Amino acid sequence: MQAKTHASMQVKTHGTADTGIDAPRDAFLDACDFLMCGLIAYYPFDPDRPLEDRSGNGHRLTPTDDVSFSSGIARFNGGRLSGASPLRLNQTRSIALWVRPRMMVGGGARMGLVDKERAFGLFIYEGQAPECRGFGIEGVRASDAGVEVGRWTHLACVREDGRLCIYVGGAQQRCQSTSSDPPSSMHQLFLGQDSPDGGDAFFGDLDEVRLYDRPLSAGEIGEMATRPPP
Ligand SMILES: [Ca+2]
Repeated sequence: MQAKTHASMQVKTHGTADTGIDAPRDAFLDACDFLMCGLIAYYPFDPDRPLEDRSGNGHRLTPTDDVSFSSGIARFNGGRLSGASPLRLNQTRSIALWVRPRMMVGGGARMGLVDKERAFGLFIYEGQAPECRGFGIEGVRASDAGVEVGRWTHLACVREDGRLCIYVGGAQQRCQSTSSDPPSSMHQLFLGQDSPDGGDAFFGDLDEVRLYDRPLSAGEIGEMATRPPP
């Protein structure tokens, strides 16, 4: 009788311990390809199915006339790609993509690369400075011009516990701390414009747009940045 009581107490204690939760999560990350782990939406713009979400989660895109596809990349000329299924995307904690602008904007304007009103976003501001926005924080902008006309650059935003960080060319550029939780948004995901009303149009190319429900590590982003579009 004594031994049985002791055993059940042990099980209960073990099951609620914090350390019992962390170990399987780490093992899971080690066991799967980091490019796929926690992937919510993935847009490689494959020539045969350029609007498809290749993460398997069905977040298919709808284009406007001013977006075309060529050789596996999406070419924006003032239009946008919009996502039809917004809810799960609110869990996004990392954005990663390749961008090749065709022009830059001035006069305090900006270009929207990825945006889901307030939940998360990635823009290029005047001065060629990329900025991660949303995620429970106003934004964190790269400290100097990180993007050039006509050249592919890898960009990433990572929302970790207590901070939002921006990566340019695979390297962490700047972080800003926040105490707010990332908000949810009912608005659609837009690629190439500001969500939800449009505007802030992007002129250029995007490829390998990835949204994750976990913070990517610096090592993972560095690795992604070694694989530019062909
Ligand atoms: Ca591609």
